[in-house]
Amino acid sequence: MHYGTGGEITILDSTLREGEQTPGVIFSEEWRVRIAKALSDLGVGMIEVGDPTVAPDIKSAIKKIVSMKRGGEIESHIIAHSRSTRQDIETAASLEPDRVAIFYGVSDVHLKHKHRKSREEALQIIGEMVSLARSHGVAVRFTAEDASRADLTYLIQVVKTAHQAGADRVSIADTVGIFTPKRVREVFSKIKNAVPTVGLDIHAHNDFGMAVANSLAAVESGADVVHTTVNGLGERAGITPLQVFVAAYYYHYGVELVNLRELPKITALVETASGIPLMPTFPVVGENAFTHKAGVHQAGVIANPETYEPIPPEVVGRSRDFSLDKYSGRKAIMHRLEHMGITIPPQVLDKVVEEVKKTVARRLRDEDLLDILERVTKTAFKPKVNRHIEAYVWVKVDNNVYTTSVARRVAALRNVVSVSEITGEYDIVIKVVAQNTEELNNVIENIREVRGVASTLTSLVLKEMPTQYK
Ligand code: HCA
Ligand code: CU
Repeated sequence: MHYGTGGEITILDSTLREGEQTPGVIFSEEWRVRIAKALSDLGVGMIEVGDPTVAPDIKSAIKKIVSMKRGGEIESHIIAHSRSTRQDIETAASLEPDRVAIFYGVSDVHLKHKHRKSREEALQIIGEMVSLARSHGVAVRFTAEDASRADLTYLIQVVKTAHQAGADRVSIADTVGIFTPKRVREVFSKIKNAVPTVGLDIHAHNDFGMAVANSLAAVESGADVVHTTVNGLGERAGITPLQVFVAAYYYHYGVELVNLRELPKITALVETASGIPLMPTFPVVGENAFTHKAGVHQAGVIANPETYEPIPPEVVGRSRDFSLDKYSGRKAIMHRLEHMGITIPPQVLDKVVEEVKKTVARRLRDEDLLDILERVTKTAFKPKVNRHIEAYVWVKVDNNVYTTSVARRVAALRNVVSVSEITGEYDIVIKVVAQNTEELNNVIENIREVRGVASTLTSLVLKEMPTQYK
């Protein structure tokens, strides 16, 4: 199946450009190439790979990515970003990407305070710079920066000017995230009406949490390219998160824009590369996105998952989970025990439920539930399946690297429970939990890939004793 460009719309992922504008995030050349390859494998139609004038390693990574595109290793269209100046455009075009995207602020506030140009002068510059880029033989996108705060009549003039000068696409950027879906519909349909042959991109910032909604509204009013970043990275509150947009699009339109089952993988990859972990409540790919807690919800989901799930978790490569604590009811507790191969009579279940209601634990693991059952029945149970695997991973850090920076990166990884810097032969010890050996191997692999990790040693936990120390 070919994703990303086949359907009605195309995903443009800007993790390597906008995403690297996240405070605290710098991608090495090696990571840039890996992320580009992962995005291409995922089925993303266009990749914005950076602005080559920002730093030499960005430039050389773009060269590498362009050559991988030539060699067929990467399939996505490759876009270099550039300011609207002669020199920058020439640098970007000289790398021969599939497209150069040049941006210029078009709201009065940008014109006055950033560019110090009149509206007319700006039109002149935009026309000239688009023509210049076109003269290098690359496809050109013009980005109307701060378009959402620009005067709409003027914005239409801007789009016309850029299009006439040779830009087949124009990005309507909601640079400070103030669009609402209603306004997006108005802006996009008016532009599309006035300039029907131009391709429109929506670049939506998430300052008020509306980036996904605004991007959907744009698509419903004529946009056919949606800008995203993995995990929603970007300036300030970031832009439309790739994973959330494509899942919402699948729900509403039944179209798979990228390979949805691979979303958790790219999420973890970019968490590692960026050092920024997702909050548990992050939609679709956050830890809790398919975990049910309240007894009523758990009973509903056990009867039929549709009661409390918009889509089956497997569609996006996830699995369903139930969080057990005093909120849980009979159904969920019985379900969890049955999952471990244990069936008990109703009176015993009553007692277990009673005990669970008394616990103060934030989350009961299978072991804790077993422990309660053994206390209630005064019998030892042998669970059949599905005990979590716990392990300690000992890490040696490269000599020239700060242990703390490595520890911080490791702490951001999925499945990592604790990270301690230690003395002795190893520098860091990490506690991890996993559902199965495959997941454990992935975690260990992720740890090994963290920059600065020289070597690792893994010990599986066989049994953990309860202690007095709390
Ligand atoms: C920037 C501005 C930009 C451009 C968007 C685009 C914005 O940081 O260079 O090129 O589509 O939000 O306006 O990200
Ligand atoms: Cu932006």
